[in-house]
Amino acid sequence: DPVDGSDEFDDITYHRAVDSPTVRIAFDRPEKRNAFRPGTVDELYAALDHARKQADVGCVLLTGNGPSQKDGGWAFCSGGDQSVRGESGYEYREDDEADEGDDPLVREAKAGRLHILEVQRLIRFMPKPVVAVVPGWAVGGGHSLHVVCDLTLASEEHAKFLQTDPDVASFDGGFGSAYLAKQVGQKKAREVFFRGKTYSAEEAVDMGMANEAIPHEDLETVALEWADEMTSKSPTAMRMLKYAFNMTDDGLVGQQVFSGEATRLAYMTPEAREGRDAFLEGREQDFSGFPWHY
Ligand code: 1HA
Repeated sequence: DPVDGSDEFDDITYHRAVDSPTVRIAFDRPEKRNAFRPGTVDELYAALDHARKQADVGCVLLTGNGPSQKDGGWAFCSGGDQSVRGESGYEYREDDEADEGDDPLVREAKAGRLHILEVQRLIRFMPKPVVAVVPGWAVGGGHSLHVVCDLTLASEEHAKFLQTDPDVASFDGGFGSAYLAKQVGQKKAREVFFRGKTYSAEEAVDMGMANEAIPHEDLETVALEWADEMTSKSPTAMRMLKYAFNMTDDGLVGQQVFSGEATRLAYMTPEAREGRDAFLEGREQDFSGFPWHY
């Protein structure tokens, strides 16, 4: 039984599995194929950030609730909600009260949002695996979200992968496209964007952008099993591995993030304690007892 912590959210749900270090975060706008509006993105960011900060959370499953009551359709996420797209991004509207109470200047600054990119960075840089669990459509900005997740598990029957960005005059020039090319190769990634063809779960696996196609009814169970495997491992090793995988593609920021963890490890040594203590005690540091390893 999941622990329901989703009361404060309108557009997503947040569950913590009982006695498990895994969190499930789901888009909850199935009638819109789980398209995100600015308030959805705010909630998603808050939920992911909460999971990031919990020392007893080791894995996040990101998925989409369904099916739609209207037509039974399943979706992971269909990207930005086109009905609230304005001149410079996605806008808060009257029925989207997420920014009520904000300072007027903050409200003004929040006009025309594209902050799903901040969510992408949070997924990329959080020190634990994030798994895209794709029960249906992953489209546009929703497709890019699965691309940036560490792993993708897809419903054999219902998952559909589609890039509509250039159909609606949008373009994710970062992880959505260039990082996709690292996964599936340049030719295939260009095909995904330039043709806008729909790919099945099996095709996504063959292409290298999804890990496994799983019978729909078993999707969440298998996702939890994968999460259990991952969370049974050493948190430090998992964190270092995620950042090592990221580093070659993330430039100096990738180096900074990986190196930050190396600094944390170094701080835990007697050598580091000597550096700190010498300063605090107002004496010369004495590293003579520490070997120059080779
Ligand atoms: O590229 C970016 C960004 C890039 C850089 C920085 C920031 C970015 C932020 C966002 C994005 C984007 O996401 S751009 C791409 C936006 N998304 C799309 O172009 C996908 C639009 N949707 C579809 O192509 C199709 O609806 C579908 C392939 C997902 C599903 O087709 P299906 O199964 O035939 O269902 P459909 O009848 O089309 O949709 C069901 C309902 O959901 C419809 O509403 P209804 O007529 O029942 O009232 C439909 O309008 C609604 N819906 C689906 N997707 C969206 C949507 N409503 C608003 N926005 C959507 N994205």
